[in-house]
Amino acid sequence: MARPVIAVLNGPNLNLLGERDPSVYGSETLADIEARCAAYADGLGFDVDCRQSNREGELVDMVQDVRHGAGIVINAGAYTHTSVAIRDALVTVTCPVVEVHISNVHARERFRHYSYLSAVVTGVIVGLGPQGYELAIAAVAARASTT
Ligand code: CA2
Repeated sequence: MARPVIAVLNGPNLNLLGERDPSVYGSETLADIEARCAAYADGLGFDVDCRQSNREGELVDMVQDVRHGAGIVINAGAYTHTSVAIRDALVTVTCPVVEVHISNVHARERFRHYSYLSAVVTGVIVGLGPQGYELAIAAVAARASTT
């Protein structure tokens, strides 16, 4: 039988992880993080569907596409702080959603302190590096309906 699927969605510039700014984002690449997510989810009995886009509308399409799955982990990157469109898409989701930020956005510039997404998701994990994705998968898995 097919296993439940948790979507892991990443936004703009996160495809560059590991290439620049290791003091802020660490040295793991997005491929490393996606492999970590797959291994962690596997241990909990879930598959992952990892996607990344630099385009706001594509992220909206992705959210719509996975909104009835087992759960969503989303790091919308800079769109977190600007996107009413991604927020509106998240409102339509029927599964648990956890917003993740690798860096502690509250310890950074003021414009990163506000998230358009936080009020419409199940929970938020910030500042714990790539481990935040695993913590988000654990939280989603614990709340997922697998029937
Ligand atoms: O801390 C996070 O995960 C962020 O979502 C990352 C976004 C940033 O705009 C948010 O405020 C917080 C930026 C991702 C950019 O990633 C890069 C990775 C390597 C080199 C340059 C950018």
